[in-house]
Amino acid sequence: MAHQWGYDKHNGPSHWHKSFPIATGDHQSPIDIRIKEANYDHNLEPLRIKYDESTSQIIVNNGHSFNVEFEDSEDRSVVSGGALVGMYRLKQFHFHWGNCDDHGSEHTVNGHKYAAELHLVHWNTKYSKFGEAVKHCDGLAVIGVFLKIGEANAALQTIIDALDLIPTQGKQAPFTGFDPSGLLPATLDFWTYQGSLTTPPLLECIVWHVLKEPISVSHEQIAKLRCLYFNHENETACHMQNNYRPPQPLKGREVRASFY
Ligand code: E5Z
Ligand code: ZN
Repeated sequence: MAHQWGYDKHNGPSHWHKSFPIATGDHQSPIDIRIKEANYDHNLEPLRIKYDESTSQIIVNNGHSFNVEFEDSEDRSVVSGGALVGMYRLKQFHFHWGNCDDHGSEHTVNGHKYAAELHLVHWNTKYSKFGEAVKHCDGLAVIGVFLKIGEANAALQTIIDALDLIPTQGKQAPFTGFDPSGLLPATLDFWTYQGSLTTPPLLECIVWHVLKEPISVSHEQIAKLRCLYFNHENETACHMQNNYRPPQPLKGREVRASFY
């Protein structure tokens, strides 16, 4: 790529393979989840999620999305169960969204797109650190949560109220005392499969858990995500939107469901 990767016509997902050849690999994400092709697996445990609000630290515009980042030197905000073996620590969460409310999610369900998708990113504590975990196929556990338009979400509003502080790439601000449990739906039924980071370097290191039940957020809330910018403050303004990768070939992978 002539420039950094992004979501533009000239550096978007269809170009990523030139700098990151794993883009055409066998375990890429996201995928279209075909409900009838997913196999119910009674051996899957329920997801066990325990978040400690005192681990939230900062909110960062990284020029692709914005991350809320967490203190991860101890087992304080963790997930286990599901298809996971052992314990995974929360490192960050972020969202992907579109330029209007009828698309923006990365995963799709029977071809249906949601307005946006939340990714809660955790790393396997059997590895020494995040950067080591991403080298292994069981290194990360990402929980994907679909966002649909409806009632406003109070936890998302707390995040949106901080976005004024991080309009452009490289900006960051303190973001403490936030419990991401407020971004989860009432039921934690999920589909699980083996996949990758959905952004470069597209490493095939994720045990994905995509929740069946979406959360509701308001049209106005999603619209405020689009007020962020991809660019640095001294560059030409380009609103942050359509920061999602489309579904990739399943290539024979099994998708398992925790529910009938
Ligand atoms: N969209 S996603 O949930 O699939 C996702 C989650 C995490 C990343 C990207 C996409 C991510 N990217 C950073 C690049 C990376 O973490 O993987 N870096 C690895 C080395 C490293 C210390 C990072 N070492 N920190
Ligand atoms: Zn993501």
